[in-house]
Order: sequence, then structure tokens, then C-alpha cells
Amino acid sequence: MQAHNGMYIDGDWRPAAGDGTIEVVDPATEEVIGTVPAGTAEDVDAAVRAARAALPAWAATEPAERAARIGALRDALAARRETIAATVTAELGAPISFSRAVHADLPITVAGTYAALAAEHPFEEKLGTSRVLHEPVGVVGAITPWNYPLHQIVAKAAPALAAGCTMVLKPAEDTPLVARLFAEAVAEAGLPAGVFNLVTGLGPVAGQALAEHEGVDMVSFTGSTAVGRRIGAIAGGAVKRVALELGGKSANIVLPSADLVKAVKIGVGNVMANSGQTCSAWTRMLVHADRYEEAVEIAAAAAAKYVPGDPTDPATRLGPVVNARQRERVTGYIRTGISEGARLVAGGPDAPEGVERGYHVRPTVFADVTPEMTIAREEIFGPVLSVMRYEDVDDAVRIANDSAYGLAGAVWAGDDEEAVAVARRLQTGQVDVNGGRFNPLAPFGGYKQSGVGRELGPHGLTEYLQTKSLQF
Ligand code: TXE
Repeated sequence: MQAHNGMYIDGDWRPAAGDGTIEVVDPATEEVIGTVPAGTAEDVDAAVRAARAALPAWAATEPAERAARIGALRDALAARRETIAATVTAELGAPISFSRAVHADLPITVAGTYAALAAEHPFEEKLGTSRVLHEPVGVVGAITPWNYPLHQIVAKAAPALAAGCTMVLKPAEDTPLVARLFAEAVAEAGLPAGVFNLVTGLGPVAGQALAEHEGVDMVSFTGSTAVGRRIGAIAGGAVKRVALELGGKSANIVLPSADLVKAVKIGVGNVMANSGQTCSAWTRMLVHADRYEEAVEIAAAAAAKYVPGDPTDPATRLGPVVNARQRERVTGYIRTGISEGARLVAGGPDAPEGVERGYHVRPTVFADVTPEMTIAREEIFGPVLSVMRYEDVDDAVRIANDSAYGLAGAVWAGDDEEAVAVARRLQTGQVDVNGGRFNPLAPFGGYKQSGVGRELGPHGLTEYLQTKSLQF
């Protein structure tokens, strides 16, 4: 049990202004594993003041100096790899092997990318007779979710720091412990006091106070579309820069020429990873009518291999979902799928057999899902796949684009260029061609209701810059 009473403000761990606390629950054991302070508007104000005070000096540092600090931050995270993985497994419930390979290694990679980009980025350019300067936006208020808790922090903090911005982070209430590890790494990396500040707290209290604070120049938010709309309205009203990374309902189009077994198995794995709590998950699998039943059979068999279990066991592939509320949400969607007439071919709403505790959900596959069904339209954020039928390529593209969201997607075909022709027609920010592969330089973000702005790589860095032209 870790009982913390400090928040990282102005280069120091300080007690919170109030005495409220947030309990951190291990979703696999349902036990309280720690407490952190529930920050208030007063704590947010102290953190924003520290960030403002640190801004002029940090904004004026040479890019090479910022690159060196971000490199040191990357190394401090890498030195904590095992603690990070164990912490994410404890507070999120992700299987330990996934926590190591993704929850720890992905943000370490992203931090390394920004150490390089900070040094290389063209912060000044010449356009005709003008000199164009790319300057930091200022103080960034970052609000992050629990699903990839460290990655979401690093995907905001690393580019913001590389740009010369300072930051106040309000992490998700379910996963504040890994955010504390990040602040420890910041301290070890020798970033000047006030450049990065951490305030733990509840969304509607500390999160809202941060978004509204007049000392914050930009709000960068990742989370639900409902909260994203509120943040967007606050930022719009105050004419602040805003970046929003919201939900998704991504389509995975398997073209007739594709290797069906491979496409379906990898497609199932994509949805089951992290218990389906991935905004870019390919939750709608679209298969041609001629091979539809075959695909459904493969998908059901593949899903059954994701046996819910103890996430600390390296052999476990499916952990619980993050909390009891999320389990109710996900099983509610499974019940809705059944009542709206989808055919359940794997899993279901009942608790899995063989696990006595924890917020587990059975790996679930629905067939005969039609585009108007709730489970085809809304983000479920659980281990639930909908397999849908299409008649021809135009039909597949129409179904894929028939969504309020547009975050990611996938296309499988016999050759890449056939898939690319379909990918060009999708209204979505990212498409994996024949499986894809993570590239930390590639921009990530949404079309439509999936958000505003891009994260990662040079595009992610420019989000935190504003432009000044000098005319000669
Ligand atoms: O998200 P919230 P929740 C989706 C997913 C999930 C659903 C609900 O579908 O089932 O959202 O998850 C802070 N002002 N995604 O309830 O509430 C909150 O403290 C300012 C998709 O956990 O949006 C946390 O830090 N901040 C997603 C962050 O917002 C507020 C990842 C996200 O929490 C606030 C997570 C307020 N009024 C959920 N209210 C993705 N895009 O990856 C809450 N917060």
C-alpha cells in the first residue's frame, strides 16, 4: 500500500492544499493499493504559477539543451522500466508482458524520438523575404486518461518540452501512480524547477480547474468524446490552443485477396490487447460475404484463446478492465448487442469461469452485426469485436466511413497497393496496411469526432508551437 501526500510542483514534492484523497484500486484483486491527494483548484493554481514562472527561461534554452534533458528523461524512464511495468499492471490490470513491451517500452521509445527531434527541428525557417520563427505556445495543461497511462503522458510532455513549453499534468484518477513515477524521472533528468508539474485529482475538479485556468495557454486532452467537447468549449471560449484525442470505432477491412487467417487472427488480437481499452482498436471487422462464415469461425476460436487471468502471470494474455464501472459499461454493451439481434459467437456478459475476483470481461465476438446496431456505432472500450459483412469494396468503404469517429483503421489485401487504394478512401487519421507496424514518427490523431490535432513525431511537436513572421 503506497500512501502518498505530495504533488510535484515547482521541482518539489509538496503536500496538497486540501486533505482529500483518491484510492487507487488494483482491478485484478479489487484491493486498494495506494492513495494520492485529490488536488483542488488551489493546487492547480500553484502548479500553473510555477509553470508560468519557469516558462521564459525554458523557452529561451537552446534546442540542444532541451534535447539533452529529454534524453536524460528517456534514460530515467528506461532505468525504471520494471517498476513502470509492475505499476501499470497493478493500477490498470494489463498483463505484465504487455505492460513491459507496450506500457513501458512505448513511452521510452517516444521520449527517445523527441530527444532527437528537439535537436533537429527547424525552429526557424526562411520563406521568401521573411524569417519565420516557431515559438512555444506557453504553459500547457495536459489531461490524460488511464488506458495507456504513461504513453499518454509522454506523448504530450515530450513534444511540449521539446517545443520549449512548460506543463501541468492532471493524470487520470485510476492510474496516478505511474504519473508519479514520471515526475520522479523528470526530477532525476534535471529539468529546471517548474518546467513540469503534476497535480493528481478528480476530472471535474482538478481537470476542469486546469482547463479553465487563465494562466494556461493550451489544453491537451485525451479521453472521452463527452469530456473532450467540454474541454473544447472551455478552450474555444477563452481562445486557447486545444488538442483533443478522443474515442474511436475503427474499421478493419479484410479484402477478398487478403490472407484471411492472418488478418482475422491479428484483428482479434488488436481488439483483445489491453482488454480492448485502446482508442484506435479495430472494433469493427469487415469481411466479404463469400468468406464471412469462415472469418467468424476463425475469430471466435482466436478470441477463446484470450483466457482472462491474473495479470501478474507472464503467460496471461487478457487482464481485467480498469474498474467496476467500466465492467458494467462493457457488459451492458454486450447485453445490448444480444438484444438488438447480433449473433454471439464467443464470450458474453457473464463473469468468466475460473476467476474469483477482479473486473474481468470474457473475450467476446459478435457476428451478423449491422451498421445501425449500437455495438457498431458506440465505443465499447472492452474486449468486444463486431464482425460485419460487406458485398463489395464500395460497400466496405461506406460501412467503414459510416461512423461519427475517424481515428484509425486497417486494410488487408494481397498486395499493399490494393490496400492503399482503399485506405485513401477512409475518413480516418491512421490506417494500418496489411497489419502495419508502430512508427513513433508517424502522426496519430483523428478525423471527425475523434479529435483535433496530432500527436507523435514532428507533427506532434508542431502542435506546441506558434508561428511568428519577421518581415524584412
Ligand atoms: O473518460 P474521461 P473515462 C472513452 C472510453 C471510455 C470512456 C469513459 O470509451 O469507456 O471514455 O472513460 C478527466 N474536466 N475513453 O470516464 O472521463 C479525467 O479525470 C476536465 C477513450 O475514464 O474522459 C481523466 O484524466 N477533465 C480514451 C480524463 O479526463 C476531466 C481514453 C479522461 O477521463 C473532466 C479514456 C472534466 N469535467 C477513455 N472529467 C481515448 N481516447 O483513448 C473527466 N476529466
